Amino acid sequence: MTMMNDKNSLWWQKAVVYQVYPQSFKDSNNDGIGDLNGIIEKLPYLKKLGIDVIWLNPIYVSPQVDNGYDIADYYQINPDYGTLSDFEQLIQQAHSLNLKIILDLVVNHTSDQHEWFKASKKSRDNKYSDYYIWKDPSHDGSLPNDWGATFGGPAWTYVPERKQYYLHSFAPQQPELNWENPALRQDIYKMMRYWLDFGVDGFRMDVISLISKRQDFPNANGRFPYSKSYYAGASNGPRVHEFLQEMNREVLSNFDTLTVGETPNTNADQAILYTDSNRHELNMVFNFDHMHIDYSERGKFDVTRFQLTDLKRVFTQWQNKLSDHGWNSLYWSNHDQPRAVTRFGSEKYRVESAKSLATVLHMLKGTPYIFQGEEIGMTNAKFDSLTDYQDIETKNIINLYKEEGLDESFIKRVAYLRSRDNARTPMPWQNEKPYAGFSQNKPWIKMNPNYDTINVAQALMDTDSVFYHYQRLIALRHEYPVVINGKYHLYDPNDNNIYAFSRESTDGIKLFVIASFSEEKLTYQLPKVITNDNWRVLLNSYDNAFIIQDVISLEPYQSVILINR
Ligand code: TEU
Ligand code: CA
Repeated sequence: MTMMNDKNSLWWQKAVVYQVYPQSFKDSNNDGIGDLNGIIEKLPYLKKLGIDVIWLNPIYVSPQVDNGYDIADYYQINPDYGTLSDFEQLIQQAHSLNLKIILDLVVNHTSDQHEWFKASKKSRDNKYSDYYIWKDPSHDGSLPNDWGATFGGPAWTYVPERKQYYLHSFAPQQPELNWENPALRQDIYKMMRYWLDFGVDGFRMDVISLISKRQDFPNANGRFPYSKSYYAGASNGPRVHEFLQEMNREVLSNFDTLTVGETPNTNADQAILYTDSNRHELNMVFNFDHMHIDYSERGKFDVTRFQLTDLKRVFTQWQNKLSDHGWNSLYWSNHDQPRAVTRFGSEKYRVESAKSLATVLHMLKGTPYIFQGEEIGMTNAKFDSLTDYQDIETKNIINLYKEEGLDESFIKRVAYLRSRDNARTPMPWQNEKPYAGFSQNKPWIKMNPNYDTINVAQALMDTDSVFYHYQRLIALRHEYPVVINGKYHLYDPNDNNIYAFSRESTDGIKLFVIASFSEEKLTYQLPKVITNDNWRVLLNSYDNAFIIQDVISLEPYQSVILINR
């Protein structure tokens, strides 16, 4: 399927991105860790799916405290993943298949093993002293302020050599870079140019909304939930747009790139400031509003279930606010989130709900992201023991809840529902014991035990599988300009079982999308605009006859796309 003939949209607006978590995708040399040659092996699979761009989570040298988000050398490939020439091969092979590659740009912080930090912590007067954020203790000797780190504990760690604290919004091994320092910014831009000259097609920018901090570092005073440093003064700071416009002017404007910023704690109005093309910053951002609709007062680590009306409210707000300025990214999950089927769908109706989640997301306005395994309907992983979890965030919360004396079964349920490791289990390529074709040796993290029924080989053999539903949706996006630029309209906002919306392009082409989020059979009164016109079924997630009439019936988690041509 060639890119459609829609001239007035940009390539990254018509593209579908597939996220590869390298250490869990395919292990080519059987050391239990996924690698670049494993990705090369599976490029034909990704091409068959129909995607256009591959986003790789960090592949650089890293002590792996936070699975590569603690970078010790921006210019060297983690030897567990391969060599620079392997990466060159990957880019060449991807480009020969008309697939683009974007890298993860992690420039809010480095690893504490980075040369810059090793020098910075030594003294206050060397070239790198001010590459990080150092503060004297408060007058009473306590921490510089009350900011908390995402992975628990305070956001400050004391270094005796400097008699100062340094800031870290995540782990203490992830010291925050000081973007106020122009020399640091130039070193970042130099590194970005290196990878773009190497042939990379853009970047996903890790927590880019945090790079500018309020320089008064105000106390949070417990006014904010979860990780305080995000909220108190470390996100959407006073110079964030100045820095991104400088990055665009000095680097990005010289290349044809896809750039997506990960912007925690950023609302739709702020997202327009990052993505309005007239501001020359980024193409799009990942927002988190739909990732917080099942949070409780404990934050992420609880057992609360989302409400569809909340999801529709959030999606509709972002669709409407960014309909004419800026651009949405669209995602259900990634390496930080649990599996979409378990979180937003139904494990009882796994295939049906996976298809309907895909239908809804891929028919919205924006660039869709598919997280590895989502296209075969992977679920959360039922680990036997809490010790099976590897993720620093999950391990810290397990320890915290144990200290709080919470019941082990509650903690296990929370970990099953919310751990980032749900997304990080190795990709199951076939029903082959013991590692499903991911590797011939024990992987770095446990397999999802249901790989015997949920694996790529099974999906490719079954024309009714989730995989082929994704393939059809991607083909529709490439063929129908209304999917790219049609105006969104929500129907029945208060219906907590059905998501119904339309897209309409200026040339009168209209789509109507309806998806059940219920395990029960439902009926639905179609809007008059549908029944008064000659619509036809473009895609039905069930292999049944869908009659377009006043009152339609929907099977559990059935989704249907209608078109008025
Ligand atoms: O994630 C930032 C972020 O928002 C996550 O900490 C998220 O809020 C949390 O995982 C939800 O529980 C980025 C990366 O995607 C993540 O993998 C890194 O751990 C983090 O930044 C630090 O680099
Ligand atoms: Ca390997």
